[in-house]
Amino acid sequence: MRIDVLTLFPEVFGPLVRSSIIGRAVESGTVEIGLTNYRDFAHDRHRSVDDSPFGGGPGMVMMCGPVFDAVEHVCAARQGSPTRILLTPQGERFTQTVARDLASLDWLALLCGHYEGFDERIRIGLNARELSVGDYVLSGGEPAAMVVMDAVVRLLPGALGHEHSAADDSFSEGLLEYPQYTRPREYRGMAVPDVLLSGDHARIAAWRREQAIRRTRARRPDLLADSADFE
Ligand code: JEW
Repeated sequence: MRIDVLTLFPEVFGPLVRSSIIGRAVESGTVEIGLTNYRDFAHDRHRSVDDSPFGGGPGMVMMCGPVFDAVEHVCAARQGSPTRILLTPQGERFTQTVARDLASLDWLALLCGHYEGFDERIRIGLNARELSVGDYVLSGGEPAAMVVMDAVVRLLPGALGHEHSAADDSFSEGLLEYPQYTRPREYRGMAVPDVLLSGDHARIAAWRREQAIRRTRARRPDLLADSADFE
């Protein structure tokens, strides 16, 4: 997969792209990441990328010109057209289902905004899918793009290494994770549950499933709502 990120702050993606799962996926050629700065496509000598809103009101709006030109540059460089994704608070909610859907594509362009958002003609003209990572207002799309990138890249075949499968994670089955423990067997008076030390794999699996269901019911009953399997 290739992911192009369009942003006014490409430098904030450097550490992420070099770290952990995403870094490994880049190293192994599982994903290729391109960073493009809208500022490089500004039209005036002040390198403007934003302007005040027609109709008045506070703040500034991302202009069409630099955004369209940056997207066209990304397309022209590879003679193709990525799936365009606009990160906004008005978008469709980004979930594990959407992450799986995006992981099946071979080229994504993640567009990060700033100021009070994008000129409406950007969302229309680019035929972009609009995604929101949650119901809170960020000051720009970069943290949202990082969330999408991380969730999608770890689903790509080869990204996690064979010791671990994304299929085992929370949400893949509609349940939260069961409690995990590692050494020591007792820490500050808190013991690891006996069942996990029993060596009885069937009992351990049953306990984990029971814990996952109980925890989901207590913390996220909304996740159980669509699924009758956990009654
Ligand atoms: C998010 C991109 C760009 C995504 C999620 N839009 C907007 C807006 C902003 C401030 C005031 C008014 C409107 C900030 N902002 C963004 C916010 C994505 C941009 C500008 C974003 N939350 N926030 N899920």
